[in-house]
Amino acid sequence: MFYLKTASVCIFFTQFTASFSLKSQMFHKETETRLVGASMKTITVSSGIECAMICTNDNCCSSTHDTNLEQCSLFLECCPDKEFSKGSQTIKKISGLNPPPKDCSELPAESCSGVYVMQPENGPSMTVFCEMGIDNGGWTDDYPYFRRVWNAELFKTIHLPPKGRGRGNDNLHFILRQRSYQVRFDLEDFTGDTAYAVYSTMYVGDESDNYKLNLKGYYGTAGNSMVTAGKISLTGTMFSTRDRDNDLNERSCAIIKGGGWWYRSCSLANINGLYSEKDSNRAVHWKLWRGNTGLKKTMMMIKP
Ligand SMILES: [Ca+2]
Repeated sequence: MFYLKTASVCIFFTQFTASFSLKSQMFHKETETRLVGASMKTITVSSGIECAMICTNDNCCSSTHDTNLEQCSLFLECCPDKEFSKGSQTIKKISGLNPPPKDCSELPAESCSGVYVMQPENGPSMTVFCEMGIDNGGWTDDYPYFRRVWNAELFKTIHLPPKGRGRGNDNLHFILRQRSYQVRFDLEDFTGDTAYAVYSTMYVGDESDNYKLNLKGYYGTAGNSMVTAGKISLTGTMFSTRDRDNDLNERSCAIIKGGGWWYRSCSLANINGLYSEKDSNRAVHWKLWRGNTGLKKTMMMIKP
């Protein structure tokens, strides 16, 4: 997930989560949350396990157990909205996830958007955000982070939370090298309008290759901004950060634009720029959609 600062909402999945099985049905449990919406039925029960057992029937996909009221609410829907609720837990049916998936497209279709552990082939295991609601779901977002600094130690200090977060372009590379992927950018401005851009092929090399980009096949509503001002594709460009200038500009695009990116000289897309509502070369922007006006939210995610 390349949400910028607004995306921090997605980092707060710090509640305890666990999976368990019951009557050959797998469940995913998350504490301190409850589901909201039209529940099918509410029953008085004595434990979360009892609530899950009732949910083994075909009609129930998810449930909330409230320990204070000793109530079990059953939901037909698998992914109702949820909210923080002390003393409650949500329980959802899931298909087995063993071994861990190689990317979010391997999650069962009924999975909800959220944080999952992935195990790419011949790569490290990593925690990513899976977007299951947009464009048929299955999108892998290697977590919100900023690519402004190259230095790995500094990167870890700033960007790795206690439970271990994505390692940015390395993680992107480990997933992308498994097979052919498309990439999707979702944008939202400060008025709430949205647009998207999809590229049917994306590849990013490893660090020794300076994370060189290959990008092809644009379609969408936001315009193809993964180009230079002269409309030259960013394919073949290397990744630049404020402390690593791999661009073709006589100055540093990462400094000019306020963030790391695949720059030629420089780029009309500025996903890792500064979070600002202003019209600025350094603001997070997607030039062919809203010019240089800062955007509220951006996502960058990949799917085979
Ligand atoms: Ca330069």
